[in-house]
Amino acid sequence: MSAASVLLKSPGRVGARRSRSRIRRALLAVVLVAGAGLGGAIGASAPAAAAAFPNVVVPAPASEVADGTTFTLASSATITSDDADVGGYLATILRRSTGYPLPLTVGAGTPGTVALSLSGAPSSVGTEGYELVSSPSGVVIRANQAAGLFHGVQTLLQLMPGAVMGSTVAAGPWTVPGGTITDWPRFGYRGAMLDVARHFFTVAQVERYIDEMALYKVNYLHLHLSDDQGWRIVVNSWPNLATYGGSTEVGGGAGGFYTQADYQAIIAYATSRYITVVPEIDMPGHTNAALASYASLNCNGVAPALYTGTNVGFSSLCVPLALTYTFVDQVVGELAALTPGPYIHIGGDEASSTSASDYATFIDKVQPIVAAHGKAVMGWHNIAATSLAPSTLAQFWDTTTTDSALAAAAASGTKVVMSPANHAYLDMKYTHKTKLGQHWAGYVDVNTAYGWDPGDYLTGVTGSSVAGVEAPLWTETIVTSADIDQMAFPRLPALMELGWSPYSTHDTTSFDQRLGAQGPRWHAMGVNYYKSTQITWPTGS
Ligand code: TNX
Repeated sequence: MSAASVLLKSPGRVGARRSRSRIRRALLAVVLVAGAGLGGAIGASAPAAAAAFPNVVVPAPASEVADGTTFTLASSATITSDDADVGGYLATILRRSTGYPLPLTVGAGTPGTVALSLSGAPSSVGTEGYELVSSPSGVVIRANQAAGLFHGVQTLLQLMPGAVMGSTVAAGPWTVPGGTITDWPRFGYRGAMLDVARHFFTVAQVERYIDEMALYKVNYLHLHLSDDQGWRIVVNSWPNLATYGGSTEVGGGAGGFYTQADYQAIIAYATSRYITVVPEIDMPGHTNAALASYASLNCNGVAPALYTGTNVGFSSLCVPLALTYTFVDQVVGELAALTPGPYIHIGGDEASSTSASDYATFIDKVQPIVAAHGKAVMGWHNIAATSLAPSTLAQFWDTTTTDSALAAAAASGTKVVMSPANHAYLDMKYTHKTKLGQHWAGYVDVNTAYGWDPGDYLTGVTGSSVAGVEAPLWTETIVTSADIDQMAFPRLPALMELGWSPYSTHDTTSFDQRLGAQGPRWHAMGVNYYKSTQITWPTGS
């Protein structure tokens, strides 16, 4: 074993690598010293200098050990997989861009050139992690579950030239650097939220976003299904919610809604990318679309007009009214029956038209309704002002670093998903020049999105109190898939690196370089990403 590979191995193993650039400098020093000692003969041992993985994978893997070799995918290559879906996913992407036949065999047999195996992975990689071994003869990815194979496939694709992500045949060579990556997530919740209420997005648009987020190991898709400006899912027991409440959107457009079959199609698509859907019905505020659809839900019995502006905080369900809880029970009941995931998000934010005591009464009554339908509650962190059931997950969205009610809830066991608006909100403008988005929480360029530690951010909400990270995309100003792309990329990958990678890898210089390496991939895919000036985008981006 060369000095260089020893040098790389130990920091990689313990996940204590601070900066690949630092390692590269050290490596260069070793090579130079060794070269000097050998009277300059180092030129012959080129593999030593090559023995570092290129700094291209986002999120940064927990551990990487390069060996200086290279695998090149040939037209005669084969794929085997213990999981038909993950094997099919990989084969589809590789066939499209390489033009090679790449026959796929599922199940037992001789491993193919690229082998996805559900046996032999280290138990330490858990349910979502994987081990990837690349050598001149092929690539083996091992995981304990299919989700791990899928994440390993994302890493493999990122180790290949960016053109591999294109939809037409491109020229190779289709190389993969040699070595071993052992990788698993820091947090169990790594989410992206899409607000389909302010502007409606079709099933195809949501699926496109799912495909994009899956590249960065997102495992939860939070769908904000209702707000003042629109109700986006059919509830059979309250049909006007969709047909009337869904008939408009911000700016007065036609809006839209998902049939229950549409919603199930989104769930099935997300599931095929190992992503769990969390549906949100925002209550008791943000409910104008529901109140407009049914006069009987209003305290005064009068339905307000539909709303297409962008104000918040003016609507509230009628807390003293018995019918309110029939409504919540039936809506949550239908949604829970359609949703395989563990959570129903009940919103709870910005309820400024609900008195504090009504708010507490409402959350107290709604938590057991959700539980009765077999789901755990997720809610914006404002719900921590009330008493929470042990399984309730709170989502922090403020711009402060202290929140005493949330800290107290965390002390009694509430887990928190971190979405601080001034770092994690994908609808914030990057700079004052950004056309789309808002800036009430400040400007959020890439390094601001990346520059915090979810596990040590909020006073009293650290370590095991943190369930993970979510990147919400509110859509008051977002209308098209190109708009979604522009706001989510490159910030969503930054936030997912915070959710996946050990914090010991946190290094802005290294991150910016790895993020830049995504440019050619997004170019090949037609992702309309924002070319932040904080990043050096390589040729082909
Ligand atoms: C705040 S933060 C909201 C949303 C808006 C968003 C716009 C939170 C939970 N609610 O209703 O769409 O700001 O940035």
